[in-house]
Amino acid sequence: MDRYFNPEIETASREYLWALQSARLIKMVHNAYDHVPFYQKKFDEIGLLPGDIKTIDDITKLPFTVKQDLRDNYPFGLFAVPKDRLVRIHASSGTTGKQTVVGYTQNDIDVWAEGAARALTAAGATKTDSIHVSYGYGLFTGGLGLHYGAEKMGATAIPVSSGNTKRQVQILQDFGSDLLCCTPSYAMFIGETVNRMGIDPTTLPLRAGLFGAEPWSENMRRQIEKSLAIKAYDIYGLSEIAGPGVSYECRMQTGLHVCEDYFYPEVVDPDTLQPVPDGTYGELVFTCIGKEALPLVRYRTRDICALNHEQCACGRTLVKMTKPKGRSDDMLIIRGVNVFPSQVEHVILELGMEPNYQIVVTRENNLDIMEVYIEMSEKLFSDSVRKIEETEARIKAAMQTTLGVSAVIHLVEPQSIPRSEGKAVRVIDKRVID
Ligand code: DLL
Repeated sequence: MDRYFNPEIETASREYLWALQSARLIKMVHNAYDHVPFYQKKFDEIGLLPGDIKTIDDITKLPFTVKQDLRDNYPFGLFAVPKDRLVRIHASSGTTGKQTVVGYTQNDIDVWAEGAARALTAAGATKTDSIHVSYGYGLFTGGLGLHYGAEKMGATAIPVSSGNTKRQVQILQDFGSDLLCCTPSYAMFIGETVNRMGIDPTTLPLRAGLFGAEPWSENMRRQIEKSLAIKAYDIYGLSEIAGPGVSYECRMQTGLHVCEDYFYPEVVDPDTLQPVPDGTYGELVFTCIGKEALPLVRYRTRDICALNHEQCACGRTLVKMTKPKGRSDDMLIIRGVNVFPSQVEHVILELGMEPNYQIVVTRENNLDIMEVYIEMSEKLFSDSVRKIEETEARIKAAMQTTLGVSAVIHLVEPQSIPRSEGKAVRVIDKRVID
């Protein structure tokens, strides 16, 4: 039998979950209406009163929330609690440096840690295990999310954060880490480094990993499992809802169980915004029914997936979502970092260049490579090679600072980037995620 962190919830009857979700939705709708002017206005506009929401089935009466709403209310405008109740802030990258800011009360941190603890337990972690966390620590939710999850379940968190790969391997070896948490692309790189260092992965105590924050294929899963001699699990989340642990894979690996007692999922047709039946792909939408500081109502994630309410062979009754197969907007995820083409454009324009550019993303040795081709002005083109190289270096440094990820910059001849008669093709994503 599978092990659960919270068997009462993870294997609860659908009737019990329905009642719990209904009670929590009613409470959160009042919280949102009473404490967030944005929601009060939205509800008033469609003539909806909090009292109109009586069960979870009424959720479709509620309006949607989108990322732009968070930006428009930057940084704290959608928070439902006063500052003295906040215990943590995180943020995820956004256009023109404006981030999406999220806040947590102590209870919200506990909810999030519970999700991460469920994910770790589903991947086989126990209290005696050491959890090596190589997600970045900081405003990004990856590092601290898994860290608190590990502590919540009583395991030992090893907060390595990302970077310095040889040292990561040394720590895996010396500390005898049992589980590894990082992006799948970084797991590939760690695996390669293990092999390059002449270490037989079967000699490492490591037995499983929780990988997420970016899309990854079954093919990549097999490569990671082989190079590190472990079992690889998927973990999903987004800062706006909590962070990692919104959903997670069990040993069956037939989808990711959603912590639907806190984060109620729907899948809607991205064009009509009508809910679609189980098994049909559409846009994933979450309502934070168990959170206090940022009670988002029907938040459109832009992630494309399908739901499955059939009971899983692992014994969990929590609904499963398929691995997200892409996004309905243009956000790129480069080595786990969210990058919007508009941010790239912002940097280019700031440096006085023309907005004639193209982003090409490829994957080499399982690491994302972002190349930016930018047209030079006639003036720069006629300058010395040294001047051109200096400009390239300046753009590269500015990209790194603004995007938090490195890019290869190619300054190209004037008029060499194809013009489009319709929407400009800014991004060529050559990565294959099957
Ligand atoms: O990436 C939280 C996270 C950290 C999840 C560590 C898992 C592990 P954000 O930076 O806000 O939060 O980015 C959220 O990343 O909407 C998806 O598009 C994508 N994403 C996250 N997990 C997965 C996954 C974190 N397992 C955005 N598969 C989401 C595919 C994922 N895409």
